[in-house]
Amino acid sequence: MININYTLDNDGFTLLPKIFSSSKIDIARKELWKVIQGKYETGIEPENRFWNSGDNPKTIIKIDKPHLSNNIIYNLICDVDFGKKLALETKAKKIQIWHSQSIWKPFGGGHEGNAGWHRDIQYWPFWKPNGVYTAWIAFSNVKDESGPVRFISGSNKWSEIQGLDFFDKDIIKQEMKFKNNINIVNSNLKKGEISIHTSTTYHSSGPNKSNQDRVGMVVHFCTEKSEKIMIKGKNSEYLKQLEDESICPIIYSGKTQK
Ligand SMILES: O=C(O)CCC(=O)C(=O)O
Ligand SMILES: [Fe+2]
Repeated sequence: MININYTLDNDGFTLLPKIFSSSKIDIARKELWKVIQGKYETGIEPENRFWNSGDNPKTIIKIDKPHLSNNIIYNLICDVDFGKKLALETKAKKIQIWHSQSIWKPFGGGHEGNAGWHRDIQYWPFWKPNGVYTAWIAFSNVKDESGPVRFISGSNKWSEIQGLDFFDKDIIKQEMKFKNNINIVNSNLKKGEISIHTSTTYHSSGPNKSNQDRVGMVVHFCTEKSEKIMIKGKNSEYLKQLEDESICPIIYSGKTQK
C-alpha cells in the first residue's frame, strides 16, 4: 500500500502513486523478457549480464542497461510524466538517466532471489552522493510475500557500513552489522507505481514467497546538482556516456517545480 508520508529527505526514499498504465507495463515486461533471453531488437547488447539462458532459472536475474537493447524499454523510461515526477520529487531542473537495470525475481527461488543490503553509492566511485538517485518501477504487483525492495528509514544519513553487498545472499548475517531499533519499510507497489531512493539509503530484498515473479525496472538518474569525482583506473571514463543521449537520455529539462 502506498504511504505518501515517506520523504527522500527524512527517510531516504519515497513511494509514489501509479505513473505507468498497466497495459504499457505489460508490453514492456514482455520486451524485457526478450532481453533476458538474449534477444536484442536494436542489435545492441546490454551493458552487463549477471544471468544467461541455461543458468538457474530461480535465481535473481540482473541485467544492466537493458534499455540499450530494446526501444520499448528505452521509450518507457523516457516517459515525460515519469521525468516530471522525478524532477518534482527531487526538486531538480534536469533529470538524466545514466544507468538502468532490470531485476527479475522468480517466485519459488528461496534465498537465491535475495538482493543483499547495500547502498547504491558504494558502486559508483565516480559520483558524489548528493543529486544521484534511483527510481524503481514495478513491472508486477509487489507485496510483502513477493520479496519487495525494503528500505531502512533514515539510513540515508548513516555513515557507511563496511562489508555490505548486493550480491551477498546471507541477509541474516548482514543484519548483524545493524543496530537494534531500525525501521525497515517494505516498498509494496502495484504494477506501474514507483519508488525513489537516494544513493545513500540502505536497501535489500528477500525471497519471493508469492506465486508470481516479482519484476522491477531500476532507473539510476542524476540531476543538475550531481557532481562527478575524477577517478583513475577502470571506470575513469565511465561518465563520458552522459554525452550520448542514446545511452543516457535527458528525460526532463525545465523549471524547478517546488
Ligand atoms: O530489486 C531489488 O531487489 C533491488 C533493487 C536495487 O538494489 C535498487 O533499486 O537499487
Ligand atoms: Fe540498489
